[in-house]
Amino acid sequence: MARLGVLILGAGMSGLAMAIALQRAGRSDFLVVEKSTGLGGTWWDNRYPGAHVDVPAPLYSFSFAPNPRWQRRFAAAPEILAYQQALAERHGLKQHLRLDTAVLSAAWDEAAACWRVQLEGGELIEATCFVCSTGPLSVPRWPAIEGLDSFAGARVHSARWDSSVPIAGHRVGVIGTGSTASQLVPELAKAAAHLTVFQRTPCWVLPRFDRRYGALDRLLFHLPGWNRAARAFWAATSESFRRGFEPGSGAQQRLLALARGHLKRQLRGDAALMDRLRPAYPIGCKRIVFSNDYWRSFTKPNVQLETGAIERITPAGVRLADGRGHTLDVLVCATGFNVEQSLAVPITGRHGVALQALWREGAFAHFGTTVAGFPNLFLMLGPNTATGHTSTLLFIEPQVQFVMRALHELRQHRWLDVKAEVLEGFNTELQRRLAGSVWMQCSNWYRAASGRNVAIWPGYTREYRTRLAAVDFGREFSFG
Ligand code: NA7
Repeated sequence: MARLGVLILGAGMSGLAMAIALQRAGRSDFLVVEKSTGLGGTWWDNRYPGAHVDVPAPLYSFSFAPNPRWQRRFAAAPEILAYQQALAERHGLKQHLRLDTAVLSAAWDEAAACWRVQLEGGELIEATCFVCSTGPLSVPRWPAIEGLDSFAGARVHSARWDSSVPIAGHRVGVIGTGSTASQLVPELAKAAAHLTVFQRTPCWVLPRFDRRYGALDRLLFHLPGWNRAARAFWAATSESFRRGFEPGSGAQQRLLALARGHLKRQLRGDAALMDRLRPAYPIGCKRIVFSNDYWRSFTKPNVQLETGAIERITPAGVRLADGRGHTLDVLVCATGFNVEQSLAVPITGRHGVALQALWREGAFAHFGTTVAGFPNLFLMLGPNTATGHTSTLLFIEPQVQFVMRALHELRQHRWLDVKAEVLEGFNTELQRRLAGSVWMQCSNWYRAASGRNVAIWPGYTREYRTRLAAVDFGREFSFG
């Protein structure tokens, strides 16, 4: 294969956005490689019952591709997958998409000024630029509990749901109480004979102001002005939540009061249950759950909350440290993702430096996008570009625009590389702002084993957008 201009790894939201931008710029020298058998990324992987996005759908649509077909404000996974498929169709991406193909490794070739990317099956691809859009939440994390493999019943991870696993009429256990479990538990509770939820740490839950979109909504969504206004409204509303993450602020107190009131109403004042479900960490430290039926599930006669520490998994089920046991037919692990190893492909930059080795204390990148010593490598939704309050698409779009600006620079150069001192200065500032923030006040997936926060953008979305747009290539990057 002739040398490509851009190789994109991953066909989720960010990979698709990158491909569409290239297509719209009139380029055809790009390829999207995806290991799954379908496009969609997160929405291909997460097919568990009840899976949906936790930001309003108008904000989970690209600014250049409003979707008049949303069925609900908080769209379900299949709807989002359909949106992604329609995007790929509309922009003629199929010919640029290689599904069911894993990338095994990527290495920078200094002499040729290109990335050499090894695909499963032996093919080697050369590309001037390499865009990694694997997403931070793509590698399922199984719980490190002894005996997990010994379980004799059906065992499934939420991010690799197997619809043939029998739920109806069975004894089901769920490990985990994060965003995923909050969506899964109410659905499983409808069908299981008995559902045990194993909670290590409770989560803060706020009401989800969801509603079905009717014919009138869909009619209005066909008007471009209405779409733009709806997106702007939800962007501003979501952004206002950010104030609630300031430790000790009035806004945080108001969020807390809202969550406490919600807990009381959902549990109909059951004080004992409220005590077991009320988190002890500051609201916002872990990702806030938005749900109207998660807490309420625990009032159902077939649902049991188990807060005892798990000692081990046995062939029959779960044994607790206090000697009690739970016999199960099905064990569901809603235990999240391995964020530290989300970029599972070994990437080697200049002088044989491995990105994974550079990141052993935790990942870092300039605006989550470029890393010194890795020329022409661009990360989508890389380190410190997540928030707990708004849509990830608001970060993807500026990143795509940034890569397009970089490609424009590369018309006159063979490579560009962020300067090491620029990256270091950026990262020092970031970590200084994160120290003492709400996201450092509990254990969460935002932090690496070293304790460094590798996931959160500490500011407002507009700050990220304007600063990334203002990056001065001439001053902040080296060229060759
Ligand atoms: P999360 O938010 O990482 O939640 C994982 C849950 O699994 C959480 O409650 C963990 O408890 C629990 N967990 C993990 N390992 C264990 C073990 N060994 N024993 C008991 N409990 C365990 O993942 P989600 O999939 O829910 O959500 C990820 C993101 O997807 C979310 O933030 C949204 O952005 C969408 P812990 O809190 O660590 O005590």
